[in-house]
Amino acid sequence: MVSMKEIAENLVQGEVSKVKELTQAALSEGVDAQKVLKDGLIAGMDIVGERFKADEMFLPEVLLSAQVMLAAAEVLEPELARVGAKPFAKVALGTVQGDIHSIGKNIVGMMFQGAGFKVIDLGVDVSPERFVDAVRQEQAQMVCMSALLTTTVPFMKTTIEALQAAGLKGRVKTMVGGAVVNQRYADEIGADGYAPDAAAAVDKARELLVSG
Ligand code: B1M
Repeated sequence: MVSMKEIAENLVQGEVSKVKELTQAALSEGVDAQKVLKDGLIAGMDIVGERFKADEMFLPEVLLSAQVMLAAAEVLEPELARVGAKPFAKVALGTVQGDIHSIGKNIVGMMFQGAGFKVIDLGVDVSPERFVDAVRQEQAQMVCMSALLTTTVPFMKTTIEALQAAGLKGRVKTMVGGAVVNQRYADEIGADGYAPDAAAAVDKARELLVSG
């Protein structure tokens, strides 16, 4: 009998083929796909997030675990789709206009996916209008913006203003992050949340979405 703890532990260790194999074995044993996702994979990513925050795991290891998560989630996907499992929430994620730094944004995206969110990755150099369109078309509950340049960070404010002008500000939460962003700036531009790293971003998103 495959244990969820074993799946979580192997995910933390970055054992991609082992986790895929255990995930498949659990499904074959009749374990519910949502249980595998929640108690195996997401539980593992939660440990990764905690260790990353505590400086006990570093970026390459986090990326590896995130890749394991994505690979194993693919094994679960047909079963999850069959039973109509709903993601925790939908987030539209992108690096703001004029900024092509993608690494931090991608890590944030992987951590979100690992935590059971549906991520609409808009890529880099995302204009305020594209964020607005994504919220409208995809019914995202949260807009997540990343910026690494002092010259591009003002587009976070422009995007929040565009959401406001489109009448969406009350409907979606906004979160900002990236090396040049801090809590003070987030407060100044009226963002709902700020997170210093990808693991904290997941915690913050959960907090904001639960608080309504
Ligand atoms: Co650029 N770059 N870069 N660069 N680059 C920086 C950011 C810089 C600090 C380097 C320096 O001068 N010391 C500097 C910015 C200075 C400033 O404005 N204050 C800089 C510059 C100036 C530039 C160019 C202008 C250089 C030039 O062409 N003259 C140019 C700009 C291009 C553009 O965007 N228009 C440029 C280009 C590039 C490359 C293309 C070469 C490459 C990017 C490749 C890529 O992303 N695909 C690059 C890189 C790699 C860097 C450094 C070296 C590393 C950035 C990185 O990936 N960090 C960077 C120097 C540095 O930071 N030490 C630098 C790792 C990543 C995991 O961290 O993105 O901070 P980070 O993400 C973290 C957190 O911030 C947080 O979580 C992540 C993981 O924990 N986080 C969020 C991020 N987004 C979040 C969103 C959230 C919450 C948390 O909620 C929504």
